[in-house]
Amino acid sequence: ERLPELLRSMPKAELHIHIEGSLEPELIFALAARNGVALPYPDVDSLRRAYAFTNLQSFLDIYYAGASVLLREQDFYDMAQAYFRRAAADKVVCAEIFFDPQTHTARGVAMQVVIDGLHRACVDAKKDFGIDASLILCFLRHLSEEDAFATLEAAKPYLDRIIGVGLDSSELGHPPEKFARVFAQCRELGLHVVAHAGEEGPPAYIHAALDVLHAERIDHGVQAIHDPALMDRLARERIPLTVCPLSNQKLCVFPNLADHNIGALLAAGLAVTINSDDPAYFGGYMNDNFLQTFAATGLDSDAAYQLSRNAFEGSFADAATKQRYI
Ligand code: ES4
Ligand code: ZN
Repeated sequence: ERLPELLRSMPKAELHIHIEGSLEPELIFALAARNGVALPYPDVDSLRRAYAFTNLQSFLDIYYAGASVLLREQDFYDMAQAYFRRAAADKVVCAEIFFDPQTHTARGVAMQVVIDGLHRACVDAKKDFGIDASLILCFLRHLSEEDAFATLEAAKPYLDRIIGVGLDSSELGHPPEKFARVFAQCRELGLHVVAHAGEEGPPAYIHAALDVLHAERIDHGVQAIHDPALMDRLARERIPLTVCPLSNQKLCVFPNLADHNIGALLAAGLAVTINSDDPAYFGGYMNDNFLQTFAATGLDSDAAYQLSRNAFEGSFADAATKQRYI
């Protein structure tokens, strides 16, 4: 009884949330109606029934289809505001939000429309919900280096509203090396750098994210468990891993939540955090991730404090903001 209450009430930093993955089916249908976009599903229930995933790609196909309803600045604002309202209920006080501009620019939506809507929601999140929110632009790794460079060019007028860049989408077959030059330029521009690595991909992709992209955090990273030397390095350098337990379960990275290796990662001294990834698709926001993971794996209150502290320490918030919660 006391552990669930601690998990629910503890202040949290969320470091791994794709804002397009917070689009609930109800909002997808409302935006489709508002914008005159046709969906390949007749109603909310049939869309929700399609959320039965077998791996990352089976999810991404539906996730990109859901994002097709986003056209106007207000759509991006409404999506992010709905996330912030939900996050605030779970005691999230700091959120670093991934967004996938290429999903939108490929449909003719201007970079300015995407960033204006998301940034306005971030500003209002502080006022309305007391959340310190910032934006991380993710490059889609299944697309080309050239496409990533064009995306960076399109974002250059707005870099004062972005704290960093990330790398997401289909991992296998798209190693970090593909984006070495894009990320080098991002670092020269003063942006923070993170990357998805070791979600489905091998430990070599985590090594490359660190050595080639100079990632400051690893998103997921759970496959590090298969490489003892990498485990030692991640522990020694206190590289944050933004782990997403319900995501890993729904995408069959682990057969059951009880099989998740988060306890082993923590026991090895890694800077593990818990995050929601794509909460509208994976069956839960932050508190669902904490409560279900603790119930399934038997983590204790020491782990709860450690996970919360790891997230604030690993965040890109300014020192004063972080210090309030550590
Ligand atoms: C994602 Cl779970 C996951 N992995 C990789 N890329 C993504 N984009 C949105 N969710
Ligand atoms: Zn992710």
